[in-house]
Amino acid sequence: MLDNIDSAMNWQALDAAHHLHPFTDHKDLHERGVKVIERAEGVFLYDAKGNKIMDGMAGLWCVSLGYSRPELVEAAAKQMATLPYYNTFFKTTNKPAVALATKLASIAPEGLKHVFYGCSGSEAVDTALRTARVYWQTLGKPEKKIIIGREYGYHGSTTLGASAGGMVDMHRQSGDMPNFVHVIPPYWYGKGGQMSPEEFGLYAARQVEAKIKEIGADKIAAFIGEPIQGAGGVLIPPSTYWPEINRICKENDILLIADEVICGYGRLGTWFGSDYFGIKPDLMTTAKALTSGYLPLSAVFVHDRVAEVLVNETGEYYHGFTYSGHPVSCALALKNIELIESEGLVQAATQKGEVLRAKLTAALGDHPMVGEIRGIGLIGAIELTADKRTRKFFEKNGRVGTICRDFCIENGLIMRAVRDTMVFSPPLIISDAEIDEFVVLAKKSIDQTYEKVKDEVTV
Ligand code: PXG
Repeated sequence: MLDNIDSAMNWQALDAAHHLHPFTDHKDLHERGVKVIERAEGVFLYDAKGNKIMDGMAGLWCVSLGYSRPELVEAAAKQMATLPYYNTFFKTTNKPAVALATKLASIAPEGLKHVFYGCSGSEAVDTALRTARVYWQTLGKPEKKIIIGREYGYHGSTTLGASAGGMVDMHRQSGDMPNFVHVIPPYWYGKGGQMSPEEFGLYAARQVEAKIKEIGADKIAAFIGEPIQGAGGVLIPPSTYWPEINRICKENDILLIADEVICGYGRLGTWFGSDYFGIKPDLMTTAKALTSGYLPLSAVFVHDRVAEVLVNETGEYYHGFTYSGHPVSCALALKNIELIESEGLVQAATQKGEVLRAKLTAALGDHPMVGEIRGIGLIGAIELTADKRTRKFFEKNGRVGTICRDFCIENGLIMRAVRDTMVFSPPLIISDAEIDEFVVLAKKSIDQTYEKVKDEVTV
């Protein structure tokens, strides 16, 4: 079948006829025609029409080692030939699952020594939220079940994850379970007004405290937050934010869940975002770069203080997935982590990120439509603005970002537009020459966008 459908047009037509895509307006997709991605290598994708496209997003924030690494393929193939599958439900385990858990415990922030496996970030979040509630039930406090999340937070697309996240369109389409509340994100550029970033960091954290006072700590199970909000626009909290959140959660006896699905495994120049910001999580969700996206796998890290209750007091925890601890995914993940370590990619993320931001700032810092260039390690954002001095947003939120994203694709670069914020997270293996190319393509696309919308920009 695969060999018989040869032209890009046929693939497009069949995709339109039979394939429903995630987060997609299908009518719009069918009018434009879907892009068929055929192969990929390093930081580049190749589509069926022969276009070469630089992937400035590492897939969906996940392909840290870049595409088509033979070591990862070999690790998976070897495990596939030995034990392609067995479950971990019925008092059984497999060596890759154990070896990976041991390795993860060795790189985890202090105290996070147990992991629970799933296939996706969404399953990891679902697991963390349920675990938080089971923890309080076990301790005789079943009424502690409310979860505090944040606007613009993204915690996946299961119903619990969508409810914990702060994406209003997802809430509207049945992602709004009871017992979830939301507070403002630490998004200084967009919401900080006249406050300094440090003042605003404290202000945003104290909104969590105010919410706890309003509801009562005796009803709240956990606070969940991404160290840096990725899908929400790479919102980097001011340095005052996370220490204050640590204090608030501790003082109010509320579990702290760090959703590290994007930040985990080196992207910020530390193994985890919690290391970078000094977050003290009770539960930590990870996925994506755990396998560089080559196979589905997630791991929820559980702190000793929670694990002790689960292991010694809960009895049976009625939770798990057919593929929890999948041996092939775990074998590949182990190789992936070993390569990230042996190639020094965690440290490299800091250094390459600094180079990338310095070059972006040299090329675009004075641009009338660029309000801010921010980033940590190899995750970052460029704020497009209608007025650089006042940090004013464009009238119809998201329109200018979409124009810019489309120019990027035309020019052979993938950057995501979140509202009018251009975000990037290239593979950690990106070379110096590729960083230069990224900057040239980003500048070209932003210049072209400016030509189109400059009547709306105050200079
Ligand atoms: N938590 C966070 C912080 C995420 O970023 C998930 C959970 C859910 O992971 P799964 O594997 O279930 O998708 C994510 C996923 C985007 C985009 O366009 C971001 C994600 C997924 C798809 C698209 O920015 N993040």
